[in-house]
Amino acid sequence: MNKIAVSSLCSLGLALLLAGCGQATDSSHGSAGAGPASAGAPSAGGSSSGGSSNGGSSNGSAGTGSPTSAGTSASAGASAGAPSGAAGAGRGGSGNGSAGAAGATVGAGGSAPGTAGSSGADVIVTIKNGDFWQDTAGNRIEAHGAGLIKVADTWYWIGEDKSGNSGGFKAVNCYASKDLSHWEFRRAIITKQTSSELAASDRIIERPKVIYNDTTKKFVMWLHWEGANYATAEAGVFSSDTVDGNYTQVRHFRPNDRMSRDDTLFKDDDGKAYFLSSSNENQDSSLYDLSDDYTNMKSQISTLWPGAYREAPAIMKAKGHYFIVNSTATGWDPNQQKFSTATSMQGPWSALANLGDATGFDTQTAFIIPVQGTKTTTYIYAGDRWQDPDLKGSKYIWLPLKISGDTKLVLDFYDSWQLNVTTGEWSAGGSSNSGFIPHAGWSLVSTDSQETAAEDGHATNAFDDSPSTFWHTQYQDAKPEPPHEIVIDLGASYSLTGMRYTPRQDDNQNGMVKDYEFYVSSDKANWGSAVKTGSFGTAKSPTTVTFTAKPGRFIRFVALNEANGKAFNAVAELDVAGTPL
Ligand SMILES: [Ca+2]
Repeated sequence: MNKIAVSSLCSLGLALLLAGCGQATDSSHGSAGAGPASAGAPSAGGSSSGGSSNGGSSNGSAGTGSPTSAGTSASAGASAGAPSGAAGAGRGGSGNGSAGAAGATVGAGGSAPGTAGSSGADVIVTIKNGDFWQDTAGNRIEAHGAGLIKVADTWYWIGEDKSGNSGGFKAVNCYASKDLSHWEFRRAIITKQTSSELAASDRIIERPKVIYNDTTKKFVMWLHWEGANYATAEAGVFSSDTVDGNYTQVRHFRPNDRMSRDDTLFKDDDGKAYFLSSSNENQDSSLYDLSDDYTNMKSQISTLWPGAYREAPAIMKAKGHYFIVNSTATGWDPNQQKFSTATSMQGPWSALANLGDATGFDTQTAFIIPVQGTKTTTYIYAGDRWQDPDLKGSKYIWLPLKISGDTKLVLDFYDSWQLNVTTGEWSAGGSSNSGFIPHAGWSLVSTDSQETAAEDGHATNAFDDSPSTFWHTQYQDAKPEPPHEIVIDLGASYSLTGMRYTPRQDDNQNGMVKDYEFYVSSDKANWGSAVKTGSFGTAKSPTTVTFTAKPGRFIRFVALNEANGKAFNAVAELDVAGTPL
């Protein structure tokens, strides 16, 4: 983001709190004073490497602490209790094993049940989007245009202080957390006192990102260094011996003599580091590799998407693929976020493809946080909802970034969702899924048809928690005629009482289901009569229907025809309601 603030963009008055439990970590917050930054090698920003500092060690140290630290627990509970409890109840314990059990802890509402640490239960936090997030002292978190880095078992969130309600430089702040939920303010790590140049009245500092250099043992920060009217357009470089220490200014300059505005840093698994920034009056994106000590540019690797006006970049790596997420340049107003992928930082990078809705759910990309757990890695899209309605009212919106196949990113909005910090798993929750059985244990038994060539119409898209993806029956090759059906194993038996159909959410009506039948079975052989039959319209909103309770573990959804008489069908999401047996 740059240019001058223009209009207020946010229409939603969503209440958002960073709720959660994770009480195991509270105790260590309470006693942790100055930075434990020297311990262990930090995980690379944006990369999923460095997993050695994850999981077990984090649990172990957290578990030894007494969960009675009044200060942090109290403040966290005060801000997070109610919504956290609601979310916990919404999830229920159904089918998620340890996650379900810990859900009860979430449901208790951040009031320090005190068992999470000593029992070794998973740490599960609820991320609630839409309102201000507070630190453990009860103050509003001021860390916009964020960069995050994990050091040993602690995440550090570094970002711009916008409490002055101005785009001008006030400070770069640093917060620390062991669960990505309870954030302790450490200090302003760059201030107007850091250098005389920073004290200039027209100084603007944006998008600070930090990586760790394993050789020099220094934390190196790159940021967007500006002056009046954004005409300076430089990169600034700082370094520090500790992640939350006082950074010293190394240089500010134009890499390769090019303008440099919105930026990001990325440290790869092999220790090589990269800087990406908007250049040429934001028209181009310039990618550089860094010197061995990370404090200077080594060379410019490429100029990406010339003339496309991309800014707000973030980089991640997953399954051997690199991804860049960015926005276009519309000042503080939100716009369509896009992504590109490559198998090497050298490229070639794919054409930009849309991510999320047309306004990035009223956000602009700031960073992607890899949360590597014992089972998987969740990548969190960390966005800024700027000017909501003014600059000091800007919010943080964190959403799980889904990877479809190896090369496609999918972003959906959730008012609230759960992150299992221990396992790295996430799940949708909160109001949108309240009362419905989690998809986590579901698997596909069969379908009569799925399109996998012309587009990703896999049947499993009907229960992947993403309204953006859908099961679409085949329309190339065999093109089977309706009826079409999908049979799903819920993974456990329930007394089922309701079903929800979510049609495809894009602007295409092809495949909308008209008449349907819905069956429940305990053995996927004997289905009996349909528990529900009916007809859907062409509205994009989900439809929920109820029926007389029937026990079963398998469900069968049959689309008898299509709203416009076509031969194929599409379903974005199927949900069922019921109680475990
Ligand atoms: Ca879906």
